[in-house]
Amino acid sequence: MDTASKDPFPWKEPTKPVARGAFIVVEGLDRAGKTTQVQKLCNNLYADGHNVKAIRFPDRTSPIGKMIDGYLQRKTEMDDHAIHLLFSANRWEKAAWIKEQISKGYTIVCDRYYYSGMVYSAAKHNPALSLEWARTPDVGLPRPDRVVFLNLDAEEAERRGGYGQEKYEKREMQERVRELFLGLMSKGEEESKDMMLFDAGDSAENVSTAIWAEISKVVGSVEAGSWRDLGSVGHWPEKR
Ligand code: NYM
Ligand code: MG
Repeated sequence: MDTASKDPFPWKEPTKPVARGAFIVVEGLDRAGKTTQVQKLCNNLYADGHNVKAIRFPDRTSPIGKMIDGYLQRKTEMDDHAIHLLFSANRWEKAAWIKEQISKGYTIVCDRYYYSGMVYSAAKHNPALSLEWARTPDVGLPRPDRVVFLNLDAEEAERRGGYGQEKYEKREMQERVRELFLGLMSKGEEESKDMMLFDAGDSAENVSTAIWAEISKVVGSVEAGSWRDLGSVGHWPEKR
């Protein structure tokens, strides 16, 4: 018997030539509705004739991912920098695969990426772990074509069934995380160009409709070859 989980989106031959797939990231606080929106977006893309794969970070299945899982579940303790670098390594171990899928014509929809990496670590207020420091190990990773930021205040997130037991799932931490996410959007660097804010306080259906209106255009342009080439995360300019 085939016990391996079946690919929910098996390859379908595209009707038009596809220059490449798109790289779409969905970001937000815990309980912002990322899992639901990734699912809906993938379903919409696939129904519209695009090839798609959903992934998430942290990917808890790899050896590095298992170390991260142990930390998040409070089974192990780690230095703030060490766990930060493991989160980054967990993305690097998937980077070549992401590029390969995109070049084959799959659109990748990714639940969390280095934006979470930066802001969750920087939200710890460790004076030796700035936002700039946190970003550095991710420089060079594939750069998303668009980042959907699901904006929700921490109080509303908490009302949605409450936070769980994992590390970081505390109101004060989530409030700092949200401020840092919003800060990235107004900083004027590449994150401000890539990230787009959606009001996650609305119904799941309305949020999904708003996301679709934007992302269907992006994926269409990418596949048609009228978007930029797949980029890589660049350095922030040195502060003077
Ligand atoms: N997280 C996630 C980080 O601290 N750094 C990262 O680089 C990433 C990708 O892991 N509270 C945090 C945010 C979440 C936690 O993620 C687990 P999820 O999506 O709840 O499994
Ligand atoms: Mg979580």
